[in-house]
Amino acid sequence: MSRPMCDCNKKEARVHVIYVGGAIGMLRDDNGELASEPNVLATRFQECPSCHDKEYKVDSEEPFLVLPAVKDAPFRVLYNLKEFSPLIDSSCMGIAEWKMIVKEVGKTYKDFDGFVILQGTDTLAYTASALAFMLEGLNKPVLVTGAQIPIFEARSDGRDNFLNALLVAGNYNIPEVLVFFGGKILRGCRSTKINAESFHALDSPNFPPLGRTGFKIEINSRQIFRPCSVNKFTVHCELEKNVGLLRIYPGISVDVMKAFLSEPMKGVVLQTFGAGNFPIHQEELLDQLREAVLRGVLVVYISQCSTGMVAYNNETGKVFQEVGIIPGYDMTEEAAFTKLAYVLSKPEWDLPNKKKVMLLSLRGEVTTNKVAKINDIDLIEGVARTLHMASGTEQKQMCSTFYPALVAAAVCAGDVNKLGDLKQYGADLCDTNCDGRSALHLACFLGKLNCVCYLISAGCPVNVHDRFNRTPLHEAIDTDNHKIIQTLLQHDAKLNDQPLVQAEMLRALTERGKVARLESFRLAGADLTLADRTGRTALHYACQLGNHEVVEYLMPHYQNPYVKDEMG
Ligand code: ASN
Repeated sequence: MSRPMCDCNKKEARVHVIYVGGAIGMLRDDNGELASEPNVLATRFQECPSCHDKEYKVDSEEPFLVLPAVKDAPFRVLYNLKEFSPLIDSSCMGIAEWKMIVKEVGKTYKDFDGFVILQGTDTLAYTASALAFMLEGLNKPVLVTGAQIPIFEARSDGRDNFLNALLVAGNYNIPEVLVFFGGKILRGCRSTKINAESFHALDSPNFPPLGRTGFKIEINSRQIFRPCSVNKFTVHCELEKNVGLLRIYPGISVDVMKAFLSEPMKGVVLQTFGAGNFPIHQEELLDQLREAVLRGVLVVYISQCSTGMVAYNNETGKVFQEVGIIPGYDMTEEAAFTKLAYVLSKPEWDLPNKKKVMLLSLRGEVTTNKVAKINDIDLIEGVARTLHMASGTEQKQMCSTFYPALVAAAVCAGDVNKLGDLKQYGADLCDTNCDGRSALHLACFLGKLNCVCYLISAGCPVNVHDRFNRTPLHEAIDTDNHKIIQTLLQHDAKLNDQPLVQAEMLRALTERGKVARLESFRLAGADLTLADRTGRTALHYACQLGNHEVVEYLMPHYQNPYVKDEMG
């Protein structure tokens, strides 16, 4: 986990500390009250032996403070301090302050190995989440921390939080916005404030800590988020301000909903009950949501519970899917809110794309599709990522082995988002397996209309033949899926069988009394009056067998039911 630092011989790391405000830096005033005092923190650090090693000689013009040597931390951490003016209580923070932090990180990015942001605990998780999105292509650690009791008070949690944040920022190459609090290293966009009094005030209830500090600093390397594309670091300084969090409560009125969802609202995070429940039988409430979605408001829903997730897998989910409300799965309210503000501020994405991006994990803030049953669908994404990042000839081989299986698994789950992800990672959705069967064959066979539509729109050929000469249309006929048959026909699917073969099939179906299947054939373009080699039609056979149901079904399709066979 050690990382290239500014001066490798001396094993030093430079960390830029941005002090925004909050309890951590407060001092007692003349009346003994705690208050934020500007321009004294750096001097106080200088005088504090656990914050500054006076003996260590720094080879720099700049006045760095130096963290005392720490066993097991290979890099000596040199740090400087930039203070906000005025210092801000975290309850007064918002988009403007996040922008200031982001700009400061952007301005100094290349000069430092890591960053520590000191701010109040109340909205610390919001800041960490916002920074996670706004710092794009981040490849250095940014730690956000604070304290319940100020750092220079006798019983303070601030010292431990600050010193450990510095150590992590200087010694571990974790390219994420992190929160350090109460001995835990948390992913910033998974963190939330859980306790107003405890020294363990922040946690990430839906995601394990990325590390812990105790006797040693332990990093859980496997949990570190590594994006699948390596983009250059940039700062995104805009966030949409007309975004809000609406907590649903028993008896919420239509007027309250209406007021909240009305202009100028652009995005709303609905905090629903439990596993994503909403009073769906109150149509007037739903109408407000429908209207807002139609107006172009992006509505995402999450749970009010800190642990667990929502998805389209229950009654509310099905209704929300139909209305166009996006599941936020297991995102915290802080992550959902700041992600929405970030996504809505991106001019390069249109609304359908913004909705799609809300479903993706941009910084590891969300676990998507945890509810899918097939072979753990997250595994699909994991394998796809790995394939995408592999290189050389083996990659080609692995891709041709794995991708068809991954695509098939996504189709089985009816998960078009996963199909989109796989396409992004390089899977060829039109690929066929050793039997010449494509994902579209499978989607038609399984009746996954959403996947059929997606695959067609992604350019998959509709008339592809497998080695048994069967097309996706045959699969839809065999499962009597009329919606899929119609969809395929709208995209130029053709029944490819020779007339004599079709006539044989019609005969076989007639003999077995399969009226529904005959109708599927007809819808797919078969001519029910086709005659076989002996000149006999399905109606001949139906009459011969005395099958009234089939005769009744066939009659309206024969203009001349008195057609003669070869025997007259
Ligand atoms: N009110 C403080 C804040 O700025 C609370 C704290 O830092 N513990 O959030």
